[in-house]
Amino acid sequence: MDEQFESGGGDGCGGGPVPFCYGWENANWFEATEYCKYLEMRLAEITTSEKQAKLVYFIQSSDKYNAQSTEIWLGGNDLAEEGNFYWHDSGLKLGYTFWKEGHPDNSDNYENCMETRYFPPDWAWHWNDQSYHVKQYFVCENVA
Ligand SMILES: [Ca+2]
Ligand SMILES: [Ca+2]
Repeated sequence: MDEQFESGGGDGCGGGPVPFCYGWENANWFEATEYCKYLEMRLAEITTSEKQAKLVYFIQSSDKYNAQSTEIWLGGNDLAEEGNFYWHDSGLKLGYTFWKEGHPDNSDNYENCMETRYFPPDWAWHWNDQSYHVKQYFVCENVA
């Protein structure tokens, strides 16, 4: 991965064409969404495999990366219609996806928000539907 995606700058933003920012608060999904909006950004929407790779690189370059287990909120949910996931800010239905096999599973009829999860050996930043109230880190992105 080239250097332009390394995080840099005092504001914690990454450079390059898909500038991610640290939205580094330990937040539930709604808090994460609001915090990104406060930054005039949005919770990350991952629409291509390239962007997924850039996001992963950004997270791994940060001090919030934990090699045992890392979970990061993404900007999608199926709150409006169970089983149909949309990116919250853009309103777009998911095109590219990176769901873990068996997910989304709407576990306990209660999982409606998206995260990317690193939990070796099975989870290599695959997407998971998760309960909104879980407190974890997240990544904001600039709105193109
Ligand atoms: Ca669901
Ligand atoms: Ca799940």
